[in-house]
Amino acid sequence: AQGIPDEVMMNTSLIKDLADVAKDSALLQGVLMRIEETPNASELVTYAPFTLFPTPVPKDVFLQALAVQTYYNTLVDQISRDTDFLRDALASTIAVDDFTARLFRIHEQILKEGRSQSIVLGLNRSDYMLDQREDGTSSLKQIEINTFAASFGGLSSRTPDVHRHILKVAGRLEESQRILDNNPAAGLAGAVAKAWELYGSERAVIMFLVEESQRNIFDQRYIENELWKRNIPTIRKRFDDVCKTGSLDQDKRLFVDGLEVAVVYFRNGYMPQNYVSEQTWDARLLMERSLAVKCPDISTHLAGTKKVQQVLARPGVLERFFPDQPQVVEQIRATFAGLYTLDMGPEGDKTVAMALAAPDRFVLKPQREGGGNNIYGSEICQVLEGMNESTERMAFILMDKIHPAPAHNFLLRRDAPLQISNCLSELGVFGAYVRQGKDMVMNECVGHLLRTKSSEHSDGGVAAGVAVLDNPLLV
Ligand code: GSH
Repeated sequence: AQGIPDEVMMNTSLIKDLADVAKDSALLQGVLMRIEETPNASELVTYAPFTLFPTPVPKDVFLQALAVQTYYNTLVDQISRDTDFLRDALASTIAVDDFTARLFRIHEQILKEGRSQSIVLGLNRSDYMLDQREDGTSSLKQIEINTFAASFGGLSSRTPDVHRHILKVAGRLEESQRILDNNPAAGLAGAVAKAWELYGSERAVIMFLVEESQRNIFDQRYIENELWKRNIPTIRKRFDDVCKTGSLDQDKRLFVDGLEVAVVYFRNGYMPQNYVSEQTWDARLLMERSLAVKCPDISTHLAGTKKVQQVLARPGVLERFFPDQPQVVEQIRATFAGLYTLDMGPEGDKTVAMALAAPDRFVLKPQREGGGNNIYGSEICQVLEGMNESTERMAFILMDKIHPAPAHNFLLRRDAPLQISNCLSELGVFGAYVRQGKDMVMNECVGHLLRTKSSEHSDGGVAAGVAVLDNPLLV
């Protein structure tokens, strides 16, 4: 009800004018992306895809998501320090999933050598959908938490002004004043800056470890710029640069291209395809072994796996991390959807039977990031039956499918026709923390990200070309 009324959505000539205004506004505000044809040049760029209108989000659920974020930060950090927990939680997964196994081997090697750096920098984004209850209210359910390359904190710092402007031009001044400020770029950079300070060398740089193809460079540039504003130098390097010029000195200080690196901020390295050769893995290991602060370090990377997400939902597990804080446990647990093991044994067998009986109620998730990897509907049956009781199934977890209320909107994307779509949204909350030894020196919730996609797509984010940037309109 309290969103943008249908008479506005149905006014074709108004929508057409607004879409033109919107695209120019996005360009003026710097909501940008490089184009597919030239992902490594800024000669021709386009607007990052976004919605014409903000999407209504209930205020209580929004505030609930913000309120639980610092606890999620603590949880991720605690998991990353709990060697026994990670080993037990991931034992079945690493027996069959090569990528996770490879990461786990690095983790074990670092533990054996001893961690060379006691400063930990965590930048994550906890993603939720609002599950529709029978009574019309909605409940906040976590989809996943991204501890690696959690993106769009930069661009989402610029989208509020775009939606405000569109709404004003549409004659919706009241709604325009309800668009929230948002500045994850500053908050994320604040934590990176803190880690840099603690590292304690003026000359040392922040290294953004970036992908081969850099369409999303502007999102990263916002964070770089926040760091430069603080006179903290940043560089952008690929795995290949680290392979060719990376080295450790006798104190394990990391040097790349002759520069000492205080912080490695990984924006690449979360997919198997990112590791094109053994040298790439060697480069990852070199960085992990170094004195540089890693964002994330290898154990925090593993803490973000789907398997860990599933194990956390087992009875008593959250209590392990918050032994004296039942109210924190309750707040976190309230955001969990049903999560089910596919390990071998009677419990896993029960999960398979349950999924086969009603595949539309579930999502089958492998240990992968970057979007587009999840399995839905009848394909769940094909995959589970295809694995035919083999241990391969341990590479996956099963999760309840969340059913958010659809809303109408227009998805603005380069060269896409302007048409009304039935849309579903996902709310992300950014967390940032810095720990030195035993002391949490910073633990903050630093902003949000609303992404919206057509309900035809079951899976996939902005980077994958499915979702678009949006803003919540609190109702
Ligand atoms: N490498 C790109 C970047 O660093 O900007 C994309 C990274 C990426 O896809 N990150 C995932 C994400 O946050 C988490 S692993 N995706 C959000 C989305 O694409 O909507």
